[in-house]
Amino acid sequence: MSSFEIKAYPELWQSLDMDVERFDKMRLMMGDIYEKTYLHQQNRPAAMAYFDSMIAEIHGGRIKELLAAKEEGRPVIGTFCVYIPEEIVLAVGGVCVGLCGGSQMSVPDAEKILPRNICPMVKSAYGFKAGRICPYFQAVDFVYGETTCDAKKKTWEILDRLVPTYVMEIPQCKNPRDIALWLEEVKDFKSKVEEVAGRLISEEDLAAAVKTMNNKRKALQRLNSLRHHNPSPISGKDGLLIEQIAFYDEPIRFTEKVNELCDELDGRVNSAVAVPGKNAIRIMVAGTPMALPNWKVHNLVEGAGAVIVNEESCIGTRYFKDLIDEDVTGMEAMLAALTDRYKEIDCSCFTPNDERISQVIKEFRDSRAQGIINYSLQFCHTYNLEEIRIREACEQEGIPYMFIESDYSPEDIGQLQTRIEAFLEQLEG
Ligand code: BJ8
Repeated sequence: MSSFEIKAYPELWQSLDMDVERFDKMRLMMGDIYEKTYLHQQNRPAAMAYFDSMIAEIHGGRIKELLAAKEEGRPVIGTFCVYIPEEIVLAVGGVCVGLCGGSQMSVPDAEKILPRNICPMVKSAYGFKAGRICPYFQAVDFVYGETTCDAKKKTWEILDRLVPTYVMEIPQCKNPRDIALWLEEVKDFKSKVEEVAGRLISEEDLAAAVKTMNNKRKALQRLNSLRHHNPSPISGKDGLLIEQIAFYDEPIRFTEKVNELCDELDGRVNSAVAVPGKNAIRIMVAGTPMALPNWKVHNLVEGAGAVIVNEESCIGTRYFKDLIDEDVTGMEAMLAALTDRYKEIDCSCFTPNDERISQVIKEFRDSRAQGIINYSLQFCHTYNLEEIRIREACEQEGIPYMFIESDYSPEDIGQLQTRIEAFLEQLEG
């Protein structure tokens, strides 16, 4: 009998027109997986209790907060990519929720209509809506997708049949004319958000939202720096969990809780408390985002006694490494400064993307890792192809390197475990 439980809210789910019976089974399965993955870890920081509670309330407590916001006329907007500027949603008093799918459970719903040979993240996200098995998807006023990859941009056309879906054009290059287009797209997003909220965003609103998001990103930067201590005071699984929760928690509360955790970790660093152990091999993960509840690689690596100390990923450093200039005034200049920050995100959908190659090497050095695991979801062409350049850069720098291409199914776990253990043995040397 599981002692951890993700709380059930059947009446709430019914009111959101969900497939309650099926969703309840998924809730029990996810609770079970969470307990096995997270609650059996040794030496966990006490401040992780808050993040455990966020998982326990993931399908109820936080949903009630979203619905309360809607009742007050504040829009709730779902997104799938870190290129959609959350500051604009916050500036209007709204709530921004990252909807990326990280579960195998919703993939069969998507495969009833979408091709099988596309990225599992896109299928999982679409399947959550098609199967009515995600309360966040059911609660949002609309979703805002983007044109980062082909699988996503064509899926938005189909998703629009189920929930109003708007699309931000993200250019594929970063020349001045591309940035000019991007700024116009950001302005369109602002207009859409203002239209739904029924009010305009003032400079003061936007400045406050920028500050809130900068503070959140600074807290995540602080946590990441603490993970770079040797030995690391927190597991990579917990680090990843916090980065995943960042996409649906209330930002001010989340920032406070991350900073509380960091205070505790400061103490652990001073007394050299190590998770999982003082001599654990240190691994950095790079690549495609690992959306909740994708803990597959972290579970295998840390199950083999190593520790993950950095995620070069959108659910990781790409989300928080850059801040927006807070000293800019005037709406036009503020939106340009915001666009400027977002263009620093080095997603593999851009060409050329030399910045990412250097960033991966930089993060490897900063995190004092001993090896890199480059991770790509199946059928993600841009990350799969960029693997070539990351591998070459690692060879050039003498960095031990391993590439994993995987999906959300458990079928390759045995094979991955063998490969990961062999890689760690090589590092132990
Ligand atoms: S900025 S990484 S969050 S697009 S893994 S769906 S790219 S086929 S998630 Fe991403 Fe924005 Fe880029 Fe980050 Fe397509 Fe690849 Fe799937 Fe992907």
